[in-house]
Amino acid sequence: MSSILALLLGLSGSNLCAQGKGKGGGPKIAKPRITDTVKANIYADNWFKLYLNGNLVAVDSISFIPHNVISVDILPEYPMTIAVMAKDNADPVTGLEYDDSNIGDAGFILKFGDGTVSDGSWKAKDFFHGPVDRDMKTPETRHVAIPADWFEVDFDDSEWEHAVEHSEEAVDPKSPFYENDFAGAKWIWTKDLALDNTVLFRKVIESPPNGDPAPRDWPRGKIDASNR
Ligand SMILES: [Ca+2]
Ligand SMILES: [Ca+2]
Repeated sequence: MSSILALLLGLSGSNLCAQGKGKGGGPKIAKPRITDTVKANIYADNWFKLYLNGNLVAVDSISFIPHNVISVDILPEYPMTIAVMAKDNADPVTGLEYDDSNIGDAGFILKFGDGTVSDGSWKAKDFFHGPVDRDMKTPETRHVAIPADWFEVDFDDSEWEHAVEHSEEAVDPKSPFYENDFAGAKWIWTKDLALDNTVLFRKVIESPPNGDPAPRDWPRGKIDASNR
């Protein structure tokens, strides 16, 4: 970029701590641009929702199949607490799928444009197991109550075990996975891809793993997503 172009962009853009008034009457303030975002690629067998620093930022748009990749722009903020609820498709009572005829298996993988990847350093905990002992004739399941604040920054996951990395062969991802950038990311779950059906993951990213400078301290409005 030429210095003149950069100067023009800088003058016309909003990322300067400029003097004078903004449109709303207050002082002009530094604001993030779309170039400050990074791409988030996420694939879950079968479904997920993702929180960053306590804010819901992405929900898998397809509950079951076909298996899909969710690819969205996120504005990183460090330290960044990632919290994911991932679910295999499983009847809550039987733990089975396809009209109680099959034990489905699971898997989760994530990569952000800042170099963040899913791997065995993440924390993981199962909250829905079954069918116990793979018993499909008289299936029973175990549910553990999910803490209301499981996605919050200050939630204590110190007692959780680490996620278990699984091979690509074990998860057997479908075509959209290969059309997206997951290089360096690991497939994670608990140790049991088949019988653990609702798994929560947590991970704190202290700074951009790819070495990029940490972003500026943008104003970060917290939208209240409740019905009010
Ligand atoms: Ca399952
Ligand atoms: Ca599945």
